[in-house]
Amino acid sequence: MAFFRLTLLTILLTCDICLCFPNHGSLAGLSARELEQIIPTLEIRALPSPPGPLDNPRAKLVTDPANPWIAPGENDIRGPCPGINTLANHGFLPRNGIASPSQIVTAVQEIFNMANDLAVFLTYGVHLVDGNLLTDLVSIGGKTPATGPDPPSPAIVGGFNTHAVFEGDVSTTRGDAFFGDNHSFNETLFDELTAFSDKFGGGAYNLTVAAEIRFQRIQDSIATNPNFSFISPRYFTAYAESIFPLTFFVDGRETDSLTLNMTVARGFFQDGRLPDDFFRSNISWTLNDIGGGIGEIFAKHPIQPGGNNGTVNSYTVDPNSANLNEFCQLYTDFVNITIRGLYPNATGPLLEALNQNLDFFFSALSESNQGCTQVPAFV
Ligand code: HEM
Ligand SMILES: *[C@@H]1O[C@H](CO)[C@@H](O)[C@H](O)[C@H]1NC(C)=O
Ligand SMILES: *[C@@H]1O[C@H](CO)[C@@H](O)[C@H](O)[C@H]1NC(C)=O
Ligand SMILES: *[C@@H]1O[C@H](CO)[C@@H](O)[C@H](O)[C@H]1NC(C)=O
Ligand SMILES: *[C@@H]1O[C@H](CO)[C@@H](O)[C@H](O)[C@H]1NC(C)=O
Ligand SMILES: *[C@@H]1O[C@H](CO)[C@@H](O)[C@H](O)[C@H]1NC(C)=O
Ligand SMILES: *[C@@H]1O[C@H](CO)[C@@H](O)[C@H](O)[C@H]1NC(C)=O
Ligand SMILES: *[C@@H]1O[C@H](CO)[C@@H](O)[C@H](O)[C@H]1NC(C)=O
Ligand SMILES: *[C@@H]1O[C@H](CO)[C@@H](O)[C@H](O)[C@H]1NC(C)=O
Ligand SMILES: CC(=O)N[C@H]1CO[C@H](CO)[C@@H](O)[C@@H]1O
Repeated sequence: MAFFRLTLLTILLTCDICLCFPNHGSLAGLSARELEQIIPTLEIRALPSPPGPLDNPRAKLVTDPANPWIAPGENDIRGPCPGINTLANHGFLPRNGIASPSQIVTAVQEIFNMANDLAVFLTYGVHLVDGNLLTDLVSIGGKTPATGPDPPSPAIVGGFNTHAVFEGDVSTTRGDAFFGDNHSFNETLFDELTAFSDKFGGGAYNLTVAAEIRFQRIQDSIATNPNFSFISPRYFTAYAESIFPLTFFVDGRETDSLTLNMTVARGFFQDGRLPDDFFRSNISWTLNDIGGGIGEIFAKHPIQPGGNNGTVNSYTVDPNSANLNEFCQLYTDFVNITIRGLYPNATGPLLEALNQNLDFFFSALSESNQGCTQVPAFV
């Protein structure tokens, strides 16, 4: 009888957690005891290698009747990335906002012509931080609460909205996390972008506007956000995301113009929507291409990585953060500090999945000949 009661109790406890821990929840930071309870309830998958590059990397019509724009439903997750939200709203990614890294790489290549090295680097970088490495799933936005009588801590798990590694301050159209909402479209910020496009771009977004609004958003945060943080890797992605509208949102019949119509820009940023009859870019944009664009906008207003120190107007350069000339340090610190910090004690299948994902992540740097040395696998 005692044995029976104990077994029943174990089943009940396991089920409380199995019903409540989502397959796309990140396992980062969980204790050994929590992992022991959660891992057996997950749908663990053998990890596929990242997809390769497109066969024909040219412009083509990518909108089609089978993939209409549909506003996300109540339970569909959306996040801070207008490009990824757009893919989900058109069903090029699962409309519920939960995807595998392979699905993300395939979709950004096919619909936006992001080159394979950049797609793999971004996708696996974000997946390592925000995704579930055993189920191979990641939420493109909101955190899903893990509830129940004995929820694991942290009780809120995973997703692109996770602040401080990729999601970060000084987004163009999203507010800083300090002000509360770090991922929704913000009309005030879009109005500021429009004013800059009028002033510096003749009513459109171009490289000159990109440089000016990037600098303005940094000045805004220095002056108003005591917690402003602008260090690697966010330092790099903030600059990169100022280039993305020019490389990916401009219709492929006008790729060379590097000029984005602001009505089209609003469709992407606000509604996550492709224009009707959209042609993808006529160029596969690589890590090095984006690096070149970053160099151009940085040169107009050089700001070294750093942050405020808890009060406004206290921006201090952080010599420990990788700067734009230290791309390999971005990689090494990300692996040795950020990821190691999230998974200090991984063992067994989780350790194996972690190392596999780190290999996929590094493959992007080999592919683009960045000259970085791979950090040894975790043991
Ligand atoms: C390859 C996989 C991708 C991942 C994992 C990813 C992830 C993210 C994340 C986490 C952010 C939020 C950063 C922040 O502002 O706090 C972001 C922002 C952004 N992403 Fe993506 N992204 C990807 C691909 C794309 C593509 C293909 C496009 C364009 C078609 C795009 C365009 C942008 C833009 C423009 C922003 C900045 C939004 C703003 O500052 O208002 N991304 N992305
Ligand atoms: C990892 O192990 C160390 C040493 O045993 C321990 O102090 C720490 O709390 C563990 N961290 C996690 C997240 O389990
Ligand atoms: C600001 O930073 C402090 C210190 O890192 C932290 O305790 C606090 O939660 C942050 N506040 C917000 C709103 O992010
Ligand atoms: C939008 O951003 C502005 C400027 O930072 C801020 O004052 C406002 O509160 C934000 N609006 C929302 C709805 O978050
Ligand atoms: C952006 O547009 C403005 C206005 O047409 C123009 O003066 C400027 O040279 C353009 N910038 C680039 C990089 O083409
Ligand atoms: C794309 O680029 C190729 C090679 O430069 C060119 O032949 C083709 O016309 C371009 N396509 C479009 C739609 O501009
Ligand atoms: C921008 O795009 C909108 C919508 O397609 C169009 O009505 C408008 O004429 C375009 N503006 C310019 C300057 O091309
Ligand atoms: C933060 O920086 C300001 C301005 O540089 C300085 O006056 C203040 O002492 C610093 N505070 C801390 C806690 O370091
Ligand atoms: C990263 O960590 C590994 C293992 O702890 C170590 O062997 C390696 O030297 C570190 N690399 C750098 C560049 O710090
Ligand atoms: C860290 C942080 O501020 N995250 C916030 C991101 O935005 C969502 C939605 O407003 C908040 O719920 C999170 O707390």
